[in-house]
Amino acid sequence: MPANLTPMYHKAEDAYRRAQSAEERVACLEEMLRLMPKHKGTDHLQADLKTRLKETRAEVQTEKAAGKSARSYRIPRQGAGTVILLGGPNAGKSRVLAELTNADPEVADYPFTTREPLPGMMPWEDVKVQLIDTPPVTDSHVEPYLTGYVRSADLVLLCFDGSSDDAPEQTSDVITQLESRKTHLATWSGFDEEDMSIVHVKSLLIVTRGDDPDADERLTFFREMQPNFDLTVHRVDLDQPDSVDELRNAAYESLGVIRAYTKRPGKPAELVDPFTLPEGSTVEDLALKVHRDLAESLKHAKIWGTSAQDGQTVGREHVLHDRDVVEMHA
Ligand SMILES: Nc1nc2c(ncn2[C@@H]2O[C@H](COP(=O)(O)OP(=O)(O)O)[C@@H](O)[C@H]2O)c(=O)[nH]1
Ligand SMILES: [Mg+2]
Repeated sequence: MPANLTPMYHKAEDAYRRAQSAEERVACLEEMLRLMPKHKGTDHLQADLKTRLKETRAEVQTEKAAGKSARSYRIPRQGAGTVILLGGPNAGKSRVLAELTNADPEVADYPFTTREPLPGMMPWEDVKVQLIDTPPVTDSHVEPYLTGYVRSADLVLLCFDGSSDDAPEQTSDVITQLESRKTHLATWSGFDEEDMSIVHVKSLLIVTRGDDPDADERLTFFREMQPNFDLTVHRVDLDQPDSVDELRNAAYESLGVIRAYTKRPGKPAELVDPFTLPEGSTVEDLALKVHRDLAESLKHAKIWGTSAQDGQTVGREHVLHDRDVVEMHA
């Protein structure tokens, strides 16, 4: 019997995947249990969630007892999305961060220069996206905190050095190491439908030094090592500003978010600092982002933009488009 989970449930599940502390995870799991349709088809899933909830509550207690040290290097989410740079040694991760953001990582020809995660903000039109540089993943070592980062990310940029004969094997090792930690770099994000302990995270393969004449051949090797590989491939040459811009656009577009500007009744719209929401979000979703109280008291909204006639009145279920201006009435 199919589980027939509702969009509301999937939203809660997505929040659970992105949760950054055990406490947040407890709240999300409770919400998921509440929203789950209760019938034969969800028996198994319900039991699974209840076990998880019990374990996570225990985790909250342990974290409290241990003080804040439970998760070192915690970086709060910021901006329109969180993108993790991942790859083997010298794959070009830090260079990508340096080109796309204001951060100033050490970029060097010797491996293992980056040991701690380093965040930076990537500007894209009027929004910013969080990028996080990470230490290399190898067949013998994965920093313990890294899996958690990847599992809760909105996007992974898996870096592959197009100029290195080691790149196919090293990149394949990254994929395999994460898979052994139940984390699959994939074309979409979410929990595996069969096994909730497996998380898929949307990823792109970025071939740095993609101008190398043998990059194609190396990619072919790599595909032979990973026959199930199906990620979109972007070749870049980070010495070329156009190529950097293309990468910036690809990263932003892969987040699948829209922007919405809010305006107060009788006041002109200020087209700065938009809210960002997943594609398909509604007026109600926007209200929730502005303030929980507003979401509760919301009666209707007026829209200026492409999702309605200018000034049209819509209900809370109205689906927004990128760059809509929204005037909410409580
Ligand atoms: N010319 C060129 N050099 C690159 C490119 N990508 C990476 N590099 C160089 O490759 C070396 C290793 O890059 P780095 O970002 O430090 O690798 P990491 O270990 O993955 O962080 C550095 O010297 C980078 O400047 C690229 O697209 N073009
Ligand atoms: Mg580095």
